[in-house]
Amino acid sequence: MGIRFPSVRGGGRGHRTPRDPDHLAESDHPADYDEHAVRVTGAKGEAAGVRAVLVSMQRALTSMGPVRTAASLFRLNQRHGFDCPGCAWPEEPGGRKFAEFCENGAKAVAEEATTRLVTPEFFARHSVAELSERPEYWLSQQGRLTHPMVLRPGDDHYRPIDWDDAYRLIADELRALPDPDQAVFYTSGRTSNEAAFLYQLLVRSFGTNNLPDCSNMCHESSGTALIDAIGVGKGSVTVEDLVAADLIVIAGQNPGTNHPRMLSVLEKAKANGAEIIAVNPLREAGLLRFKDPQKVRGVLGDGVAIADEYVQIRIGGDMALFAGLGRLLLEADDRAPGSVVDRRFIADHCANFAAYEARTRAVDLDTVCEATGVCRAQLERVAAKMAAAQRIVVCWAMGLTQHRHAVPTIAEITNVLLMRGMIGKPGAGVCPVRGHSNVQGDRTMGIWEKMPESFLAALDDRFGITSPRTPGHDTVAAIRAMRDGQAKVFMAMGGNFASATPDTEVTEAALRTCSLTVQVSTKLNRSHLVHGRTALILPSLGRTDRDIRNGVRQVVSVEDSMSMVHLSRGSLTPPSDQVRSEVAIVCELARELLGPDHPVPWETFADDYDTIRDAIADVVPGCEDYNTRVRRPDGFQLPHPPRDSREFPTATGRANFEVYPLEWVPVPDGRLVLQTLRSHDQYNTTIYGLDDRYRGVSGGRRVVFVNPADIASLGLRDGDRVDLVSEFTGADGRLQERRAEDFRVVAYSTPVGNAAAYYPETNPLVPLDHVAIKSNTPASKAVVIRLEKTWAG
Ligand SMILES: Nc1nc2c(c(=O)[nH]1)N[C@H]1C(S)=C(S)[C@@H](COP(=O)(O)OP(=O)(O)OC[C@H]3O[C@@H](n4cnc5c(=O)[nH]c(N)nc54)[C@H](O)[C@@H]3O)O[C@H]1N2
Ligand SMILES: Nc1nc2c(c(=O)[nH]1)N[C@H]1C(S)=C(S)[C@@H](COP(=O)(O)OP(=O)(O)OC[C@H]3O[C@@H](n4cnc5c(=O)[nH]c(N)nc54)[C@H](O)[C@@H]3O)O[C@H]1N2
Ligand SMILES: [Mo]
Repeated sequence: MGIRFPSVRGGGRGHRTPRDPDHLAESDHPADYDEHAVRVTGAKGEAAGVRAVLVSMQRALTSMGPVRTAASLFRLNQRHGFDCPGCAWPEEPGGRKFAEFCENGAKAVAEEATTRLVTPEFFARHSVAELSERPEYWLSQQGRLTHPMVLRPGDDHYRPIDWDDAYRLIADELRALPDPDQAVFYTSGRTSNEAAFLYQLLVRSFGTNNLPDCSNMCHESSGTALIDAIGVGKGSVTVEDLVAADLIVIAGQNPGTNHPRMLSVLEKAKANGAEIIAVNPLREAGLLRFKDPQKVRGVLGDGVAIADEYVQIRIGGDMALFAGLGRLLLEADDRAPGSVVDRRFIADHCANFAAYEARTRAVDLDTVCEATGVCRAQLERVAAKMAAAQRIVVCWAMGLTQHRHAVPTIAEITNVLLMRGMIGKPGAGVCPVRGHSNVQGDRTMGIWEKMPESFLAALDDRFGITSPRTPGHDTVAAIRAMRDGQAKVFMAMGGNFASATPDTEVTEAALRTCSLTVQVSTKLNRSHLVHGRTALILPSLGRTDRDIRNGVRQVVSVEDSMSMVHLSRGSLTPPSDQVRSEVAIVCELARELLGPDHPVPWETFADDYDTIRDAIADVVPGCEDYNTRVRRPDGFQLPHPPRDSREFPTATGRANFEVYPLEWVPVPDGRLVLQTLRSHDQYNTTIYGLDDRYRGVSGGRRVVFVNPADIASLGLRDGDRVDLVSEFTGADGRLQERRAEDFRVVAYSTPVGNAAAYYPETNPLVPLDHVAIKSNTPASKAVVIRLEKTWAG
């Protein structure tokens, strides 16, 4: 269908289509493009295959050259190599193999290990004003940051600065604050356990719990629901459990793109006889069929079918789905008492079952069909599979967590599993599939605005400090605090706060009110250009880089989605000798800010990461003997009482059935409910390229996927161009509108009333107050929009 659009109106905030070739500078760069040369070829029916290997090798060779490609890809997820920065899916135990390589893992490595550099000369050539007109894709593709840079008040260029001067500048700004709570310290999820532990120690020594992180926008809803229900906010299964399960439900997750290594585990589970149920508004290639590029069958044959049952649910219908399934399971048990409901488990371990049973028997199945768009016959088929299975795992990701009713939805899933006694036995349990490769470890190490008293007390005890006890700001609260002038210094340990957060215009204005913004980063991004009065960029090592301190090669450790902790050793030459490790940056800043008499041995920590691990062993539960255990070939697993011994450290001391009023997402007349999601060619806000291969879109990202029936009823045609306008009622009762300009309408298989478009282009549409109840996670999977036609296709 190769469509080329005429030139377009400016889209604001750097989305402008570059028309003048000179304007692109940094010539012959792959990020030179016309955003609207989108081609639409139709969705694919399978994921991976040989093409995946070819794409990743091509990408790796272009970014890194042959030597670094070999040095990095062969060490990816190997026992003596580095942990893949791609995602938090675990390595398979019993010796990691080269087969642990996947297309998107290879792309993530190529992004970090690229030989392109963003040097002081680059910043001399490009003013901040000019850079802020660039799309995120262009910024992503410029290469690794090589030097600490400062943007002084009134200046229009970042200039080089010495590390010591940078630390002094930060310390001066922080000390000048009337209250430590006026500083915000964000963390993204790639930070190692060692750096995360020290960062939270620095922040708490300084005197605040303002430690928002990317998890606030990601699996916070999972953590919140699971802590209430089972007492531990993490998944209760291992890879072995998945392989041993006889039924796996995958809801609100697109593993073919975001956790490709999960597909080979699913293939094994299927070979063992497991059935798979996919619950997703889109027919995602990775859930349909998998061609393992490492096997002859995958290379030559058709691969294996993944989902035995595809529930193409309406956006936001999952709570109703699981409540309806709950009712059908209770009724199946009535027909054959004792065959479905695990009364023994419930009596021994659970609380509140009676309330759950009463509510669930009263669930109206017609309402469930309306909320989910799923017909009664399919509902009964799925319930029959769930009633018959002996070992059930439910996996989920952002399709469930980023909704207003995300916490009740995850509680509803847990209820069904508890009713069937599916927690704390082999082959069964809850599996929130984490995103960033160490987002779970960062939390374990204390990156959380509301760490429990037991952790703070242990920290104080170990170091002789007094941690503050007032809970800090999460991500949304931090934006509000900056917006309202309550926070003045913003520091980020990785990530891209300006682009990843909701309500882009509001967030950017909030960041601009700061007196100082500090970004510890590997690559250039939008957050360097949305700055406070003074701004710093501090370049840090990434996972793949060699880290030598005091003449000794240092290693770090990470925790995956299944609570396995293991080492990660980078081996590549860093982009410049000015780039420092995150550990070193934290320790050196701490020395400057807290002074030489501070009781924490910052200098020792910076020079020998084993000493950090010894401190972690003393403070973090389950990390005893950390240095020894983390050096075992597959590392070690952190304790998880529900998984290990069916003990539930909740307020009741039991697993709780949590009952919430039923909620779903109705579609207002003439409107659509938009989900914001990832393409196959991006890592969150880092854009690798313009192809979403499995969905059949290439050459551009400003597309909106719409059901053909909606396209017709809205008086549009496939190929038309539209503005997306979101509509919300504000706290003052007035209708608010937000606009993202110029998207191409793509006819696509999604339920009537639902639409999808990529993040972060759509973040301006998500109001700051549109958040999940209890977890405060931006509800970026359900934004009510209308389409305004701007150009007929
Ligand atoms: N290559 C690559 N890997 C990544 C990332 C990346 O950007 N690129 N990001 C990492 C991070 S931080 C994370 S959190 C994970 C994200 O992993 P995912 O959660 O898989 O990411 P999304 O693209 O947000 O996909 C959400 C999925 O949920 C579906 N969905 C949307 N709304 C609903 C709903 O209401 N109900 C149901 N049942 N499904 C719904 C969408 O159709 C889509 O398939 O991936 C991690 N891995
Ligand atoms: N609308 C919408 N918004 C979303 C989502 C969505 O689905 N829809 N998803 C949300 C989710 S799940 C998440 S996790 C967040 C992601 O939010 P973030 O984690 O803040 O964003 P990333 O794009 O992953 O951050 C990329 C930047 O991290 C830096 N970086 C990469 N590796 C390293 C490293 O090793 N060290 C350091 N110091 N820096 C590094 C690079 O400079 C890069 O530019 O976005 C959230 N926002
Ligand atoms: Mo995430």
